[in-house]
Amino acid sequence: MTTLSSLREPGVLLWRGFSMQEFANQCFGNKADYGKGRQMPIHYGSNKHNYFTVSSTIATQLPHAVGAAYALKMDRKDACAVTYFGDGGTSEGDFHAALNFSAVTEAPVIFICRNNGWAISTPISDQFRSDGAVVKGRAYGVRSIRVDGNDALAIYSAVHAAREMAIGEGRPILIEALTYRVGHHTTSDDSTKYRPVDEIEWWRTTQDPVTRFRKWIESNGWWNGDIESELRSSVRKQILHALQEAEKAEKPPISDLFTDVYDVSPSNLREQEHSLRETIKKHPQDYPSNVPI
Ligand SMILES: Cc1ncc(C[n+]2csc(CCOP(=O)(O)OP(=O)(O)O)c2C)c(N)n1
Repeated sequence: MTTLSSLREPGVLLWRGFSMQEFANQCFGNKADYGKGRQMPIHYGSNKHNYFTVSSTIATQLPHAVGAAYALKMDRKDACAVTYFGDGGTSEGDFHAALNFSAVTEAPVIFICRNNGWAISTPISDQFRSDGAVVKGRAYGVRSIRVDGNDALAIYSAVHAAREMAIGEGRPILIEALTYRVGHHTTSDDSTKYRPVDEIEWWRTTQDPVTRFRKWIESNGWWNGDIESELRSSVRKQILHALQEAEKAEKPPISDLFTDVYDVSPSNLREQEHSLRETIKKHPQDYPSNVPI
């Protein structure tokens, strides 16, 4: 599946085999980063894994996903596109344009809306007065389903069926996964300023999807505390090793800042490159020494 995600889907990449080293290289923007150090950290992308570079500008990935899906259909590929976004994303014009285009062009695309109740400090009651996102899909003529987003097996089964339909019937599908953002929006957010601690605790202690899934695999004898501690310690080691390696690695060459957009570099870009090189020559102490000029 061609994937166009927002920032909350590194799990898709992990599942497809993107390595810890590849994650770390992107975060450090080193020479091995596929984005050549041009993106902010956590904006992963990988051709090899059919994963478009993450979009942090809300909902811009949705029309792109429809275009990618339509191209797959034109090329008669046995494949579809999938795109992810939050409840906040449904207020963007791009969401509406994408849904309408996908319905009219019968593009094989799966829209996965993570309705986690909050867009930073904006609750869904200030986001829309419709019954969530699922009804919007239906209004545009897109088959739509609502799933318990904290039930891993329900999600697996819904996405599996959606993929079969998208490819087999050549049409878009919308999945609204109902969930809750237990954590703060980012490390610079303190969500206790705008929502009750009791509410967060209720979701954390009674609805946590990882705890639910763990209980299920434990009850089947496939998991226990020992396996978990071993896994946690091995993954921790892998992450630390990957971060150390990524930090040591050379940065991309300066010339990479000015390539890949134009076939022939325009004069203003050439001037900027010249000016940057002159500045580095004048103030070498202010620039990292491991950046090839
Ligand atoms: C077009 C645009 N407007 C504003 C922002 C700033 N911003 C970043 S995340 C966010 C909230 C996103 O909420 P939601 O779409 O519900 O996704 P969630 O983070 O809850 O998964 C906002 C407003 C942005 N990245 N892009």
